[in-house]
Amino acid sequence: FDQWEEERYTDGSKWKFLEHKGPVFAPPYEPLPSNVKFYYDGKHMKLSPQAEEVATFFAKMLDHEYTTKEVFRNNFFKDWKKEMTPEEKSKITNLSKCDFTEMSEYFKAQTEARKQMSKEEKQVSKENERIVQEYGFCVMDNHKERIANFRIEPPGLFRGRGDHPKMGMLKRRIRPEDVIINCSKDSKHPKPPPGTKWKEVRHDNKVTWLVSWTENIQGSIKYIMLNPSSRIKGEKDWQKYETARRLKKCVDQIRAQYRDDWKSKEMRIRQRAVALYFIDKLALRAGNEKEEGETADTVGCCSLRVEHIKLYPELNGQEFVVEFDFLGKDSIRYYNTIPVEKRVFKNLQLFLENKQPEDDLFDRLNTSILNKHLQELMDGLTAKVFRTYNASITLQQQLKELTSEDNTPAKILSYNRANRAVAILCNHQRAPPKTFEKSMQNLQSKIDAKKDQLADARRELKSAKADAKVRKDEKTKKAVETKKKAVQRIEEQLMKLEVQATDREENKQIALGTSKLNYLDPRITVAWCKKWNVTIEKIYNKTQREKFAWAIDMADKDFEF
Ligand SMILES: *[C@@H]1O[C@H](CO)[C@@H](O)[C@H](O)[C@H]1NC(C)=O
Ligand SMILES: *[C@@H]1O[C@H](CO)[C@@H](O)[C@H](O)[C@H]1NC(C)=O
Ligand SMILES: *[C@@H]1O[C@H](CO)[C@@H](O)[C@H](O)[C@H]1NC(C)=O
Ligand SMILES: *[C@@H]1O[C@H](CO)[C@@H](O)[C@H](O)[C@H]1NC(C)=O
Ligand SMILES: *[C@@H]1O[C@H](CO)[C@@H](O)[C@H](O)[C@H]1NC(C)=O
Ligand SMILES: CC(=O)N[C@H]1CO[C@H](CO)[C@@H](O)[C@@H]1O
Repeated sequence: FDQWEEERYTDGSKWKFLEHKGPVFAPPYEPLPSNVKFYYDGKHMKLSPQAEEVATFFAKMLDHEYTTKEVFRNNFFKDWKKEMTPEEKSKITNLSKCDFTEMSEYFKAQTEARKQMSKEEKQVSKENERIVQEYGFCVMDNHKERIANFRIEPPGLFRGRGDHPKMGMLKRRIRPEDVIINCSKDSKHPKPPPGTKWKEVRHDNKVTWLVSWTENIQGSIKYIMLNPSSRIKGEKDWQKYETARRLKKCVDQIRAQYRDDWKSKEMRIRQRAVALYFIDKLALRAGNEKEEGETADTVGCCSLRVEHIKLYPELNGQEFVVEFDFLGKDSIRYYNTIPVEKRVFKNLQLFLENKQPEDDLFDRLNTSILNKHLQELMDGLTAKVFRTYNASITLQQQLKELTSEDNTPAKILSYNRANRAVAILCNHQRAPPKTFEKSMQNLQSKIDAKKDQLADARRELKSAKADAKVRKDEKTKKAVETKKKAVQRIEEQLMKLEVQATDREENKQIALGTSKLNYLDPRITVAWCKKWNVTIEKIYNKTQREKFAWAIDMADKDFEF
């Protein structure tokens, strides 16, 4: 839930009543059995409970590539030492001499055992069910609503996405004393666990979260909120896409204005206009003020530095090319070369004059100035609205272009291709999953087997036909029909598998989920499904159908973004 931001009602609405049970905390640490040992420099060493707990976090990740990364190891070791007793600290001075293998084996065996014990598992899931019933719902005004994430994440080691400089740091255990509760005054307030206190209980009815706390790695605030299927979330989602649709109506005017501004006499206006062009054309983020500085060195449009771009008057037969190379949100690399308009190029040359690599590209601009300007252009306009607009309109256009009167697997392939076009636009890359090659091979052997099966079926059909020619009776005629149908069925199955393989191959390095969930107006998808007679279950899984329930109810086949 990293992406969840505090949500305030934008239209001045408030809730009147809010009652819930508070969060479910991570279970307390259970010390390891005494036969599971930790070794330092080849010798057994009994760790204090606190140091042992943190060691188990590392042990649990031992097979993961993370634990080989220097940054991860250094961050972990530094934080681990803070949990050690003075004696432990003086002994354990070199992480490479620590042997966690017994711990790691122990956890692996436990996982395995849990898989085997089906009976006990059933009991656990019953207990789980009880917790969901008790903590998983709240009452907001007159509605019982589901809560999205009522469990507080257990402590562990921070991973982060991409090559995050803080990976390996200790994500602390959250206690009741860290937690702020938001509920209505006249409700039954949630009770903290025995012997503890909440940090605070608030009654702020202009926000939509129920519980919040500050995590220790990035200092960001985390929230427990309602499930995406709730009424209020659906309304928010709808509003977001309606704002993007409003942008569609005035985007031409905004573009005309910034193009005009490229010629302004004032440097700050030129810079603002070029930045806006990037946001519009490349779907760049504006650049989060909070994130900059002390944490990961990630940038957005406004915080781009000279070292992040290169200008080529000519590159590979194209004129006025800009090369971008920087770390964006979550330390994901953004790399792109694009031709820009001559005037933008000339302006960029001007902005770069007499600057050092670490200087700001837009020295007369910051995120708050840009955001303020966006507000003036259109009520509710932010850089994100450009992304939502461009992603949604691109999906709609691509679907129109790619879909044809074809079989269902081919239609779904077209949908996924349209979705991929958007994901590429939004820079939603991923590393190919570890299991990729293996699952591709599996699929390929299925295809090979299917091909053999088809060859057999065709041979049988041929001989049945020959037979029928000779004997000319009803029975052999019928046999030919049956064999024909078998061939057709296998052909269809083969085609389905081949489409699946194409889809998976094309999807190797692209994550579709983020754009599907956050940037694509679901009404476009619902309309497409209705128009092309594809059931919605083929495109949205259960979670997605819940989140987009409002759109599934609302859109008809003629919906236009
Ligand atoms: C830490 O231990 C490893 C493995 O025994 C050794 O190769 C390395 O030189 C040690 N590092 C330091 C700083 O002592
Ligand atoms: C969306 O972004 C792409 C990539 O920059 C751009 O070429 C296209 O013109 C944009 N489309 C719209 C409708 O804004
Ligand atoms: C942005 O720039 C304006 C004007 O130069 C300044 O007043 C403001 O404090 C700056 N904001 C940030 C967050 O740096
Ligand atoms: C639905 O798909 C998303 C990714 O697109 C995934 O994160 C989620 O776990 C899936 N949910 C179910 C119930 O399969
Ligand atoms: C839509 O699909 C269903 C089941 O796949 C089929 O029975 C129905 O005839 C189709 N309708 C149209 C209009 O193609
Ligand atoms: C994150 C946060 O503090 N949100 C709100 C909770 O309620 C208080 C008032 O009671 C607001 O001031 C906060 O902004």
